[in-house]
Amino acid sequence: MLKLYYSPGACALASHIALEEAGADHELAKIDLKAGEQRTPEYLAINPAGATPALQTDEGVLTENAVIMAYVAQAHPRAGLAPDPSSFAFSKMQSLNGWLGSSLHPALGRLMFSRPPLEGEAKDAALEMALGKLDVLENHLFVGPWATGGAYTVADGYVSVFTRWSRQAGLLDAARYPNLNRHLDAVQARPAVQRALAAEGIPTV
Ligand SMILES: N[C@@H](CCC(=O)N[C@@H](CS)C(=O)NCC(=O)O)C(=O)O
Repeated sequence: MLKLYYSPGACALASHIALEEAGADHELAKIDLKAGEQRTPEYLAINPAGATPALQTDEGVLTENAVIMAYVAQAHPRAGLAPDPSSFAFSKMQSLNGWLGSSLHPALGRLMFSRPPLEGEAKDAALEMALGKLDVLENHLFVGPWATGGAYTVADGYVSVFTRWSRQAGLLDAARYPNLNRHLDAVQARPAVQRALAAEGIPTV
């Protein structure tokens, strides 16, 4: 059985949504990031990088949302959560997932989760950086109606994690980000996403 190590509302929600969308048999293990549980010896034995998500499989542990989501999609092809792995379209989806993880996530994370919180010029610069990344997603990378085009893929759950954070932080202005707002509403309306939110004990935003 698959076991997902996650923290409520954190980026592992993307992998969690993929598991729910796939109908994959899985269990959840909650890691309290604020309490530092990601740095206990027990958890570091699972993911030495000390971060969530981690997915325990029969063959070993996988980390990184983009990898876990692709694994789940490939292991459950009938769920149709990704293009054929041998296709260019699959790599195109992974281009977006890679950018989300390496560019948007750090930009939003710096603005929202820096400890101590950013202030003054540093906060202004982080805000400008984060909004600029959201602009790139809204105007260039997001295809529509789903993130990569006509079909829902695991990338949609991943985008929604960051637009969810952004909406909660008051960053997802309706006029500036119409595609991303419409998309977040559509993703959150999906039964699988509702199940993932309920399992993590977090609200639709
Ligand atoms: N690129 C990684 C990022 C993982 C990551 O940074 N996870 C955060 C939660 S969103 C975490 O566990 N941080 C641990 C910490 O803050 O110490 C992925 O997408 O899986």
